[in-house]
Amino acid sequence: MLKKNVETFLECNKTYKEAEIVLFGAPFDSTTSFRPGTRFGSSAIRHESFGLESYSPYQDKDLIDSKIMDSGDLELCFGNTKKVLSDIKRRTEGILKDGKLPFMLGGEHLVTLGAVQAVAKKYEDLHIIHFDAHGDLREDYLGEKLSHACVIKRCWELVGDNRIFQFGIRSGDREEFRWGREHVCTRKFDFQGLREVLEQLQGKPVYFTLDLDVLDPSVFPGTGTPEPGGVSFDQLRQAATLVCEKAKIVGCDVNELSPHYDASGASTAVACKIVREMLLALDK
Ligand SMILES: [Mn+2]
Repeated sequence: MLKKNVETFLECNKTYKEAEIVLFGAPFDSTTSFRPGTRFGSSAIRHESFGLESYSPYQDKDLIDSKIMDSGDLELCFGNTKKVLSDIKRRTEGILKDGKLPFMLGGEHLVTLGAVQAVAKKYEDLHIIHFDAHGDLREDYLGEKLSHACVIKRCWELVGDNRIFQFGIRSGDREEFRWGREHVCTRKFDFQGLREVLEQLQGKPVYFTLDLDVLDPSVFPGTGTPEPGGVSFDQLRQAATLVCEKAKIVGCDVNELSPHYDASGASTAVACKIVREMLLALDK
């Protein structure tokens, strides 16, 4: 029998009722400070996922067996950041209310704020694990508080001190790093200390936000603010899988793929493979 032509991320074609994890795209890049284009990230990941096997030799698991629905991209109103965030929040709230795990594909990193607003409302004791090249701890960016350069600072306002654990950070202004030392836990350059943090967070609800520019630009040039000196693909794969296996994840996102900056398509392939490994590790 012929099937409807509806595109989903690799094998993530279960019904909403069956699904335990719900993927959705947040194709928004209005506040990007340098090179725009992340609005095409989620659809590129979905489309290019067909170049990838659904089976992972790393984990010996297959997305065919998973209970995941890809619900497509949100329709977001460019130019109205507040409305965009409230639409993302509402979608996340709906998924949480139904007892499912929201997994968002960005978009620029600001989209995380909408999801964290919803998750923090449900889980008082929320902690955040954040992989990124950038601290994203600015009070504002050129006077704008709702910017992807400030997203983790906005999240801190929701969860408070010592709840945010950053890894891979290698860029930010002096004030961000100074402020960060007092309010968040920042591990610079790589994933050292991740196992200890995961042990410390055992049983606590965790939101996991992964900015793909944590990768070195030689691996992942397809992003708006590339930052040399990043981690390798395999370092990220192992760290992201570990977080998804060990932490009590209550929401997560992968963001900042800007596919058109890498004409080879390799950056999109990297994003797809990281998403696949995360989904398989989350599907318990
Ligand atoms: Mn970043």
